[in-house]
Amino acid sequence: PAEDQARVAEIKQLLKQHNAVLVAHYYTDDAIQQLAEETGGCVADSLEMARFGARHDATTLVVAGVRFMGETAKILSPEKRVLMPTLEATCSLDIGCPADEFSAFCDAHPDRTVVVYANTSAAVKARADWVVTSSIAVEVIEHLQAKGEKILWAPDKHLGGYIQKKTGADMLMWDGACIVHEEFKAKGVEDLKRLYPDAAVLVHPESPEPVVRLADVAGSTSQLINAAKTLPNEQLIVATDRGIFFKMQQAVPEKMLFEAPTAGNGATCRSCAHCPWMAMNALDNLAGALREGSGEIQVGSELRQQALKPLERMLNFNT
Ligand code: CIZ
Ligand code: SF4
Repeated sequence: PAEDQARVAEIKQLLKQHNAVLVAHYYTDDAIQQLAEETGGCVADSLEMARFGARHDATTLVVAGVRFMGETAKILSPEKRVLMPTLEATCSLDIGCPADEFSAFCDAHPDRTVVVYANTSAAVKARADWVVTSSIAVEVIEHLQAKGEKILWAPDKHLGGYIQKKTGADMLMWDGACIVHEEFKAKGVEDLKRLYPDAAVLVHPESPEPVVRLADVAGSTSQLINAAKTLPNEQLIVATDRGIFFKMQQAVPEKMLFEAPTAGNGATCRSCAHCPWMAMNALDNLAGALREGSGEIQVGSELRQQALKPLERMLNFNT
């Protein structure tokens, strides 16, 4: 629509004017991902978003995603201004893991190495020994297990269970879940697979175990896009936020992509394969943030110092 085109033109001009770059997550709307591509920004998973923002020489990062991604950008680049289209965009994993309760849980298990998923607040990261994203979670836990360490894992129980099964590590688990991935149903995937027997099943391990069990490839968003390219299958059933289809279809234009079913038996779901918080990022509030300098992320310096340590461990791991 003409309105969107005008917004896009305005945002392009504002990005230049403010020496800003757009860092967008795979789960944001197509229009935002496209804009990030067209303006020399990035579309990525949370690990690559963090790396890209820290390395880029822009003085303002506009992070289109959810709150923890903006916080991570600020922690890694305190000298940069970090803006988000809205500060309301959070994550059920972050909400389900309040820092005070989490800290008490850690205090009760002082013998365990604390590993938290990136989808957490700065205050929770500050309490952790390690931060990981789903791209490198398995490798980090394997590394710690080889040193004989026992793990306290938070907050995603499905991802934690997947890693535990893969590595055999001793992991004490926080009880958190992603409201988007939790809705995928094994029965729905099996039904779809009967219709398309040659399809490969790609699953993000934030999904429930019965769905992960059906996966030909389980992995992070980047790993799933990669699998879409390398697998010979012409049809792919994908269990992760449908925002990923923008980049995945670009990577394999000739293949057929199917959303994994979220509801068996006509039941309704809360999120239907699209994160309600990612969806809060729009062209309008993105333009507004740049125009008005609104949605700025602040992280206090003491908190920043503490959260930086486990984040740097992640970024320096294996690189
Ligand atoms: O589910 C999410 O929020 C994911 C996959 C984040 C990320 O990029 O690691
Ligand atoms: Fe959080 Fe799930 Fe949304 Fe990712 S998709 S931001 S894990 S609620």
